[in-house]
Amino acid sequence: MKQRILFLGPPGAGKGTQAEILASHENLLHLSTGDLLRAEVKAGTSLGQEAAALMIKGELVSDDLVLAIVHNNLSHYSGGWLLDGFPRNIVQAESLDSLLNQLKQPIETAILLKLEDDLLIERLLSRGRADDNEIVIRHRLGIYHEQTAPLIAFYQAKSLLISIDAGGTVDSIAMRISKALS
Ligand code: B4P
Repeated sequence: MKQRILFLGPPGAGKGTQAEILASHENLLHLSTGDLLRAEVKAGTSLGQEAAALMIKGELVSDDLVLAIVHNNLSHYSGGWLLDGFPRNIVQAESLDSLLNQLKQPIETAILLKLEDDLLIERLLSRGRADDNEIVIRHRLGIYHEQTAPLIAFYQAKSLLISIDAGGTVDSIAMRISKALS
């Protein structure tokens, strides 16, 4: 089983949901940049205050800030991991590659969760998090298509990409992922 995995996909595709299931089955460290940022916001740190203003509008938080968080979590850890919601643009992907090269822990697989925009919007509206209203969701989707989707070709060129249909029940998608990894 692969030990260093990342999850790619639009907001609402179920990265967090599926990453949690896979990480607990395979005993991998689950690093969600969204969750880590929300924890900073909740704790009221200065980093959290900076992040909150951007997240509520559906903007990406600055690369430096997110990279520092990932660096802190991975640089002293030698077990398997699963990155969820990171990288989100080419700058983050290239910085991640150079960090992982230094650590001699390259990515083994990038799992792309694919779902149509209409279904993504429906799922996120029913979740109802602070940044889940329709205007902000459409903005996040726009940023995804513009900045994150180019990572599909980036990981395809490295022969690391696996595409998974993210429609259907949580269990059926988990099964597809597990089959693709076996
Ligand atoms: P994230 O926390 O990464 O959240 P997300 O993309 O909205 O959701 P995800 O795809 O994980 O969906 P989930 O499983 O929760 O990002 C939030 C914000 O943080 C960003 O907008 C940005 O501001 C900031 N941020 C995070 N990382 C960053 C980075 N690297 N750089 C800069 N900024 C960053 O599922 C969504 C909903 O669907 C849930 O309610 C779930 O229960 C439901 N669901 C899941 N699977 C389902 C299924 N099969 N059927 C029906 N519903 C399903």
